[in-house]
Amino acid sequence: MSYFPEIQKIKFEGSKSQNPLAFKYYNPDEVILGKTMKEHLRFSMSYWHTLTYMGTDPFGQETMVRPWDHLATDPLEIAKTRVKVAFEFMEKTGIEYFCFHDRDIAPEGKTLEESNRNLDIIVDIIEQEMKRTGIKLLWGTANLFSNKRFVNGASTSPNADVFAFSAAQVKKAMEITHRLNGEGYTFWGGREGYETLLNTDLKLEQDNFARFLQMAVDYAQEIGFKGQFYIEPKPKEPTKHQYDYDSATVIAFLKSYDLDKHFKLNIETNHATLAGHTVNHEIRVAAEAGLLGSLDANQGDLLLGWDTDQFPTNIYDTTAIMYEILRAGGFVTGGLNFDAKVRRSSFTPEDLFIAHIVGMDTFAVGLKVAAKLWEDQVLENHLKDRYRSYTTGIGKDITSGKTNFKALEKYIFDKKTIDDNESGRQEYLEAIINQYILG
Ligand code: XUL
Ligand code: CO
Repeated sequence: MSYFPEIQKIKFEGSKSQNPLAFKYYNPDEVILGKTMKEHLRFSMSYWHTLTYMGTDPFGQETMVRPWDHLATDPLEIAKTRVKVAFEFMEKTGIEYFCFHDRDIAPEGKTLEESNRNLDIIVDIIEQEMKRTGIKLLWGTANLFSNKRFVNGASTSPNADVFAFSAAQVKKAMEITHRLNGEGYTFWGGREGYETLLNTDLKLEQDNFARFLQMAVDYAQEIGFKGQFYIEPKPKEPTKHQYDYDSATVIAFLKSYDLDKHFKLNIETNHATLAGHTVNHEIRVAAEAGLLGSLDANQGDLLLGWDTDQFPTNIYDTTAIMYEILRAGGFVTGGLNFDAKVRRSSFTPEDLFIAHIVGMDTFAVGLKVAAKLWEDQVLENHLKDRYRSYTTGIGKDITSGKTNFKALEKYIFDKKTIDDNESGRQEYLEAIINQYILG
């Protein structure tokens, strides 16, 4: 049975194609810098947005037209159908990975045991579909934020029973991720943060968060899960102060609790912009610390102060992202997970395809432009030239640790004035980016 009978497998038709259901730029087998596009990009479908987002917003009800959800009324039966829908969708779009929260794939029961039984039933079907299609799990995670028990957080809740429940839930989510050969496991803070210091023991909450992550590391060792752990930074929403604010904050947290050997970062574009950063800044900070893991691909709306999770359509952004990924040596366990949802008014099943197609095409363009920039080393050569004062003389003494304040003072007393600062040439470099994009 097909859930998208009118839609065939999406093909690459090139930039002149008028077919909305064709790739214009994403040509999966085209080789760029020695790897195919699909190997570079490692696209992933997020189960939550594509299968379970129904279009509600704070002012309005569900808008999404999802005929397959009406074939049954029992939530477990609906969940079973959604697995088939998900795999047909991924087969037709040629997306080779997916990501899920435990509660996206199977309904929550009245007890944790019942939820776990539901998960086992669905994971059986997912396992069969993965075998049938060769589609892989990029990462799994646990939803520790929707249920009202997480009102004050999960591992940072003031209620120790909530900490315990969260641990038990993550234990199961790790087990199913392991069973499905997940290449990673993600911790996005969810409600790990606070609203006001008037009622918050910040130190205990952060210590507990670290204890929780250490328990996950220990349990991975116990069950032989070798996937990569990720932390996904986000500065606000749902809480005012999320502990995992941005890359720099997460890196400092991981290092101060001696967890940096076990975790890398899963960086999301719209979370970066909420933190007042560009996503390329966030990627660079993680990469330079050796902690770049994976990406949640989306884009925000700079006029809105929340996480709009839109499909990426901005080629300047995807160029900057792919440049950083190439510069860091490419993905190892990570990939580009579309943590992106169609707009509430894009409610047809066809819109799901069109949204993913434009996202994939936008990244394909970004990859191609970034690869040319990287190949020509235009930006890197400019960097080398800009920082050349550190390669000889006093600059070399500084970077090799051979000097000190007293010696530097003498150097400056002798030199007297500084009259050799150079232009940063920002506009020149921006013009080069335009030229590389437009050809
Ligand atoms: C929330 C968010 C999550 C994580 C997974 O903003 O990005 O969906 O990616 O929990
Ligand atoms: Co995300």
